[in-house]
Amino acid sequence: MAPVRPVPSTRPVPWSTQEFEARLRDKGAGYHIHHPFNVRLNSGLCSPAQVRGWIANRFYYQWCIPQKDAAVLANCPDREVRREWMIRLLDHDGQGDFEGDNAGGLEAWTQLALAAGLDRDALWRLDHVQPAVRFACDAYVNFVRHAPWQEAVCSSLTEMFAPQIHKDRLATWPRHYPWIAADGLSYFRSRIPLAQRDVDHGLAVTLAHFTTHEQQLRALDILQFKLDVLWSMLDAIEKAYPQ
Ligand code: AHQ
Repeated sequence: MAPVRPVPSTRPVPWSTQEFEARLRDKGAGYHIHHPFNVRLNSGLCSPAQVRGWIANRFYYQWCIPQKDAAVLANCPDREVRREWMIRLLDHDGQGDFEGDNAGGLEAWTQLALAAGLDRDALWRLDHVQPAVRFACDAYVNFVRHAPWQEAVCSSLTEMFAPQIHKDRLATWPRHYPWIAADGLSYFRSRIPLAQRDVDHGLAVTLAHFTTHEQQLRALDILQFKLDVLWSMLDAIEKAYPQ
């Protein structure tokens, strides 16, 4: 009897870890740093009304992040991952006496808003938030609430590209928007090392979990969804503040 030859697998071979990471980073081409509104914002071409509109609407994104991160914790059975992930909540909501550097990122963003001439109560009432901005941010939070926790971790990896956008703001806003007190920019300064720390963790989880080719393609789709969340926020802000 002739030997039974194994049928060669038709399953595509997964990318190596290095190739997979490179493909994730290639998605940076669609990051909102390239959105026309952001280009104008960091080139000093936005009016005070446009800058304030951006600050007030992006506040809703920051407002959503702690609840998003709490949803990751709620869905994650791995204590080691939870131990690393929970620092993100403290980064945004603050800790200890909640004063100064312990006040958290939502308060730092509020300082940015106050430095730009926005009212604290109106900011926290979310008075200025455009429907499509709310829709995009809520889509992100709802995705994280219902997706496997590893997919939620993967969706945070747009922050791979965030240090550059924060550095751009710090490098250009003082010159272009001198009417915003420099200490109002402290959120951007604080976020650069935190984003790098968070990406190191999120990328390690992602590279370890998404190992088949189908899973790797899914990870790219998840990252594209989150890029679309950020991009569509700027679409809405650009439309709401034409001048
Ligand atoms: O300030 C930002 C932040 O705290 C986070 C958390 C992270 C996530 O979990 O999705 N993403 C993110 C981002 C922040 N700032 C954005 C910006 O342009 O200032 C960038 C955004 C990101 O790249 O995902």
